[in-house]
Amino acid sequence: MKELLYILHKFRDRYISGEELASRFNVSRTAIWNNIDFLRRQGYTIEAHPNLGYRLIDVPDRLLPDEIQYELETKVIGSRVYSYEEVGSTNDIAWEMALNGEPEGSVIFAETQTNGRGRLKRKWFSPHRHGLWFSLILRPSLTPNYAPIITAMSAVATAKAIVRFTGLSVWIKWPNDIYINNKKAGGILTELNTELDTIKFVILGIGINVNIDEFPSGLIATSLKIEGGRSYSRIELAREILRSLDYYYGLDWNVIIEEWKSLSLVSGRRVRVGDIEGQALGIDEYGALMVRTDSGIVKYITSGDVICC
Ligand code: BT5
Repeated sequence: MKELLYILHKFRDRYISGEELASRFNVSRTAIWNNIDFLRRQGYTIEAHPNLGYRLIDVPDRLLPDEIQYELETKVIGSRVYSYEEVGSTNDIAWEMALNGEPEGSVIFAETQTNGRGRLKRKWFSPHRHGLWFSLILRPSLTPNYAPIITAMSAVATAKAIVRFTGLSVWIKWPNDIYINNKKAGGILTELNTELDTIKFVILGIGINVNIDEFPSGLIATSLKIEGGRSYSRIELAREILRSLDYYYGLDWNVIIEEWKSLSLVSGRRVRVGDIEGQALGIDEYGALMVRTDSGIVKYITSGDVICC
């Protein structure tokens, strides 16, 4: 019962009597008790005092949809939230749901992924309850050549949210990496379903290393916990990122391009992408990376891995 949970949140650190709750929701006190019991079984710590009533003490470290939506107040992103304990890849779940008509803004979280992936089917390490692994469904009225700007928009939104939430210095490495302290702390996987020359839907998969202490050998990566020296609430961070995505989605591309520039690890630097080498200038309105080669020609790159020289 979402409403009961939200009232407990509102009265957090105070008691609210079973009688008051029962009359608020026009149900019996036994019904209230049953719902409290259900919340407790989900991991909530709720104190019950014989005279004073109930009091919410602690929220479980689980990506429960009702909890994520508490005071979310977004227009589009997170209008529906789904959460799974274990999936292959949240992008696959979101893709299936989008094919079946799931509306724009729905978000799918998983506590762990057994087949999390990056671009080109690279493996994405997604340990249980230590990160945010989620996908959202977008249905923008754009042509497919705008896909990189959607990735850029979500990288800006995610980076800004992490900065606000942790105070850490966060950078974007074109096209889809979230970097802290020169190491990868997150990544974005943008997948498109297109028809003729229109986008039917976009699945935006976002992975953030939140409370990971150690990575498998060979993986040079970092987490918010490693960099911040403390654990972070994944639920609060998830809300912050969804709010940020809601804000940036639909903003003028020029605003995104400017913000991207100020967060970009590569702007102004010498880079190599495939066989193109030169100075990274920024991104254009489609999200393509502009690189000025030594012969003075500006190349527009729409995909690839950037190596800073
Ligand atoms: C990415 O690909 O960075 C996109 C990652 C997107 C993951 C999310 S999680 C939710 C959603 N569901 C999915 O199945 N995926 C999305 P790419 O730029 O190709 O980078 C992949 C490379 O990053 C791998 O080859 C590893 O070297 C490295 N890597 C793997 N797991 C990592 C992790 N947890 N943190 C940092 N680096 C990692």
